Amino acid sequence: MSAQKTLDQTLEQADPAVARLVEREFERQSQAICLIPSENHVSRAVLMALGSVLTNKYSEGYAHRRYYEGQQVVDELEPLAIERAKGLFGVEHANVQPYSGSPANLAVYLAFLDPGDTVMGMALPMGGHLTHGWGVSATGKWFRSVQYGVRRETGRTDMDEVRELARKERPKLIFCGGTAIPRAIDFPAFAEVANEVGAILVADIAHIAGLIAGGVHPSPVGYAQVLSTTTHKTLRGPRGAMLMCSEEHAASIDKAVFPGLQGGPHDNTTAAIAVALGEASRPEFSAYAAQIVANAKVLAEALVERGFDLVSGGTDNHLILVDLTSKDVPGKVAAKALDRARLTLNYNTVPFDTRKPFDPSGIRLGTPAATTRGMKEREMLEIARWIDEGVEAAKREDESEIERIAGEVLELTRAFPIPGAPG
Ligand code: DSN
Repeated sequence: MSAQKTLDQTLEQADPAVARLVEREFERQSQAICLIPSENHVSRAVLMALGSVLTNKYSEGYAHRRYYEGQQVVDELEPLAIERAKGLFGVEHANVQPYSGSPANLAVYLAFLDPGDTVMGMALPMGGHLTHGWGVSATGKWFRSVQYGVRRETGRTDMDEVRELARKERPKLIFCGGTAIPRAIDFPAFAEVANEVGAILVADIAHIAGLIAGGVHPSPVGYAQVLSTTTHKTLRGPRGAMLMCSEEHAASIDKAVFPGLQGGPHDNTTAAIAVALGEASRPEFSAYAAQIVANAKVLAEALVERGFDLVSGGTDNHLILVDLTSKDVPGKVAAKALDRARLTLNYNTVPFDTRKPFDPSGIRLGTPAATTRGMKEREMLEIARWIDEGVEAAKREDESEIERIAGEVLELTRAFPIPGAPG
């Protein structure tokens, strides 16, 4: 076979071992219910853009100011993604080049801080993110970080602590948002604090970007100077990220992403982000976002009825954080048992956790992926029952019960296919 033909074979022909693994992953995702709140099932169109020849291209720089030739297409593609982001979120400027959420946040530090400057964010075990100044992250090592949390009684962000800490420590940058926050973020309240101390407010909307785009969570635009988001969670695009801001900060943000932190953008990802942003601007996406929240509320209520302790007592968004202390089952044991039962979620620390981060007291779950498949309130009630039965089975180490649940979940999934079958 000629070299040309060899290189134009399908994955199945060229590398059956990897093809089989891709097929198996498709089957795994199809035959389980993904409840990880930061995951989703992207459309075939997003997958096709991601798997296109745009992966071959280098395009360091920005449109019409690149360091490589052959940019005729990329110089149309990247502005298209940017314009879609600006339209969808109502911002003056968007940078679609960050490789993912952590590099995006690091670029924000580079844009506004010098090493050793003070940053304030929500502590990781309280629901924040590593890159909001947590100690083991570069952002906690290279900057002086102060961290706020939630109130013990309510499980909600302690805005009094935020205000007091900001007044005392005078951070230059304040992050709001995080990875395990089941309640709406009060952007005006954060903006008031940031304005009082002269800090730049960064809204990390990675988890809730799709809800904001769909109009079911308040927007930080007009309150936060910078919006940072991944593109693959509720927004349902490829793994990637965006930074958005007003014109005032556009040059600093762009310079920080490239050449400050990154080399060439992943143009295939840019194409897929453009596709996802196009999808998210359609009316059906607003209906999807509303259903994510409706599903999460029903699931949360059903879990409470079954005696589960939810951090903050419920949810306003796509995410539910369950404290299993009262059930006497560690989060990791529950998460692993539920995975065997075909319900995929993750173990998670809960605020004021007395257990270790690698063996915490909670589980974190959410509805974006299940809602993409068309699951609604009725299926949420089933899921709550399975979680309840699965956690009890985990406690009793009852593998036959786990198997029974896995069988029922499998049956349900057949009616809710996922997009993107390989081949
Ligand atoms: N890993 C992401 C999440 O699961 O929330 C945050 O970076």
